[in-house]
Amino acid sequence: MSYKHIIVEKKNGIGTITINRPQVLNALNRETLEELITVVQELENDPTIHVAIITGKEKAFIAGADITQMQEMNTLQAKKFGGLGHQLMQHIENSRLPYIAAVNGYALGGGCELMMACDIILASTHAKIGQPEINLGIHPGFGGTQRLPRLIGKIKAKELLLTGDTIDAQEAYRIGLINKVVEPEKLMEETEKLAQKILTKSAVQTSFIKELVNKGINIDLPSANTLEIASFSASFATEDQKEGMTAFLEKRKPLFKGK
Ligand code: DAK
Repeated sequence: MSYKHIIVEKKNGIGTITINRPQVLNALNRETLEELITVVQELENDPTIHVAIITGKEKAFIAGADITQMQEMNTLQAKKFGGLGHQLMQHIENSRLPYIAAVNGYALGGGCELMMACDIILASTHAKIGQPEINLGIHPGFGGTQRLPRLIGKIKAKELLLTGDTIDAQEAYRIGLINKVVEPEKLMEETEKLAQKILTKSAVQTSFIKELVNKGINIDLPSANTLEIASFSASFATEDQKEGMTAFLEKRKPLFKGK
């Protein structure tokens, strides 16, 4: 499949998606959202891929939804556009693949929202993160009002949403919005190292864990614990469970097959 606004690389079990509209700081227009939805499905269905990385070309991760395109939208078009964004975030969250965001620069508006839909977030010291939609006379429309408070708590989330202020990577790390701050020249190396580490784990378990956390956080604790009991017991029907425990007892590293 060929894409116009994104670059896709598949290597050693890792699928890397690079948003490639640097002339507009990788702003998400309708076409880019559609391509992203397609590539997320493509990686999902590719049995050679076990981890995905999302990053941006040149100085931005994603500077938000495309303001030039949004400026002309009517209510119906805005609804469809918002639907596309939500579809993308849900595909990422519901994916069997762990998604790592490598935030190389601006992650604003829709960029921050896409980052938050990922499972692990590494950011360069150059990153600037925020939800500045209020400055445009709108509010976040790809899940920002919902995911941000779930991640950092409602007090800090409301501050960022109501002021439209952007924060740097260090502050994002301090408030628990990202996992790690990395020097810009080391960002991809560190991200790939993390992806490689996850690749050595059981792919069955990475998908189970992702599903449990993402579903469990939105439901009550007893129901969430019931989900955990179900997939915990299902784990004992996998080859990876046998391999993991046998390897421990034989004092060797496990070789998981994702089965
Ligand atoms: N959209 C379109 N073009 C953008 C853009 C964006 N979000 N961000 C930057 N650009 C373009 C600039 O217009 C400029 O184009 P030219 O002038 O060269 O033609 C080029 O990228 C370089 O940008 P700057 O010259 O501004 O670069 P600087 O380094 O000076 O400044 C900046 C970088 C990131 C601080 C600045 O570009 C900026 O403030 N950008 C806008 C950031 C922003 O407000 N992002 C949030 C967008 S709103 C919805 C669903 C979702 C959403 C809304 C509705 N519905 C359900 C309806 C989501 C909304 C958003 O994400």
